[in-house]
Amino acid sequence: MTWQATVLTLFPGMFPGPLGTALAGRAMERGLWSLEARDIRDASTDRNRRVDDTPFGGGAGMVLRPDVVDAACAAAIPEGDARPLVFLTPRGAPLRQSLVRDLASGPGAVLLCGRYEGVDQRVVEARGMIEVSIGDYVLSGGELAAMVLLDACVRLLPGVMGAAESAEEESFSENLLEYPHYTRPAEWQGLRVPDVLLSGHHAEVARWRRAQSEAVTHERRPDLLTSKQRRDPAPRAPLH
Ligand code: 6GU
Repeated sequence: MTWQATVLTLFPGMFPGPLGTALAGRAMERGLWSLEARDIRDASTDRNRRVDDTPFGGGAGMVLRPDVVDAACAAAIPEGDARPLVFLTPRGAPLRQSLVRDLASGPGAVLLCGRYEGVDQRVVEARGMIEVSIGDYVLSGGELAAMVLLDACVRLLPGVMGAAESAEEESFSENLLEYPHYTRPAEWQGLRVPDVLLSGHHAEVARWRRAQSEAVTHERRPDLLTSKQRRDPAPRAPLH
């Protein structure tokens, strides 16, 4: 019933952070999801609470030890827990809305946040972790990436978004970017809202928005289009 998120991190104080406010925060208060941030360091058996060591083969930085990460997972995941284990790392597969939908429709997720140079790959494989990146840039740790992933999941949970903010025709529901939006005033600093939007012709508005979506996707994200869509560009108005 409650979608359960567990985050394994060396910086549990970063949570809930922004997830405690706005849409996600209200959904948490309403019991639609829960968040537990656990300190990986608590799983260390070292008397100095060490969690990392130098990389075999040499190189800069430190690597999280597999025994410590495995013990952190064991302590966080009850017997029979079916939640997928996601490791946030810049070498992961790019996060897509399809994975977000899959995670949101399940019981929750356990998220491992990397720090230092990385995590010993043996525990990543032994625990069957799904390695995920949120984009082609490097963050100082997986915590912000975990928050991004959780925000994307939580907004899809039943009851979180009102009808007004319904996810039906948003970006990526059809592999297209969104059309541009306008509100009052109809003229602002000499700039007019496109006439079709003031016309009251619902079918024409829908066609215009579709053409805008296709145009902006061709322009900015041709990788989202099928090869057929790329070959047959729809007739389109100028980009807004
Ligand atoms: Cl998941 N982690 C880090 N450290 N950097 C990233 C990332 C993840 N995704 C993009 N950059």
